[in-house]
Amino acid sequence: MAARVLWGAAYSVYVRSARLALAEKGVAYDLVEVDVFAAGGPPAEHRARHPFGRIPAFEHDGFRLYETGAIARYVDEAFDGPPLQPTEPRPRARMNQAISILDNYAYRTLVWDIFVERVRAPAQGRAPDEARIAAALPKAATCLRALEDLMDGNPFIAGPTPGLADCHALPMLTYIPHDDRGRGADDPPPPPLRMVGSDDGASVRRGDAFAAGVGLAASPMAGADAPRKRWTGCYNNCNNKISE
Ligand SMILES: N[C@@H](CCC(=O)N[C@@H](CS)C(=O)NCC(=O)O)C(=O)O
Repeated sequence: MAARVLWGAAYSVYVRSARLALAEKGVAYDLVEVDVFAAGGPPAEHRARHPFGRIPAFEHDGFRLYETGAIARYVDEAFDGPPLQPTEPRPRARMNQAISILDNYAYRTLVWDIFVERVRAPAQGRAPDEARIAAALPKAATCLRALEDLMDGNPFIAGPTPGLADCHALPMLTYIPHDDRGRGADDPPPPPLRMVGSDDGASVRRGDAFAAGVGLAASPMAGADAPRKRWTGCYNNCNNKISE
């Protein structure tokens, strides 16, 4: 086993955030799958690593760590590779502010209230909780608008290069899988995009796939093209790293 191990599940938003940080740094590691949703709860050995039974957990040469923000910062600081945190106080504060927004406001809203209800519930044969989705959409818009504001014209959340805030954000914002290759410009979007789009989906057009996937193009707060383009670049740059 490698000297670095990440315990978690490949589908997990937070595991993907940690993996993005590892990938951006060029750090090799083993991903060891853990099923925290198993009947009976997380395996006992995982509870020994993570008393709250969440994923990911990380180990580097015997040093054990849990909480994605802590793992990502450690990875950035303990290994060679491009720095993923600004050194100046203000952009660094923006990075930390964005990560806090993502943890405290975006994760539950985007992933559990919207994605799970709109996409996972039907796949599991359950009717989506439409009231929960409807209540979440304005909160999602607030989250996305807040992140856009923090970017302040930068191509990435906290500056000109991808960093930990982007690693944290992307899995949440791109969690909804979709692929509109071959889709005509005027075809209705698939349900995940319709979910966050206009009632008839007409505003989502081909070419907006990445932007829509990160939740901006079709979000209730969608407006100018500029923010979408920023997110698109961000997505393309980082997301490929964990699909390799
Ligand atoms: N605060 C934790 C959150 C991690 C988290 O919630 N992970 C999810 C998977 S994306 C999980 O383990 N869920 C299991 C559960 O809710 O019981 C972190 O930053 O690592």
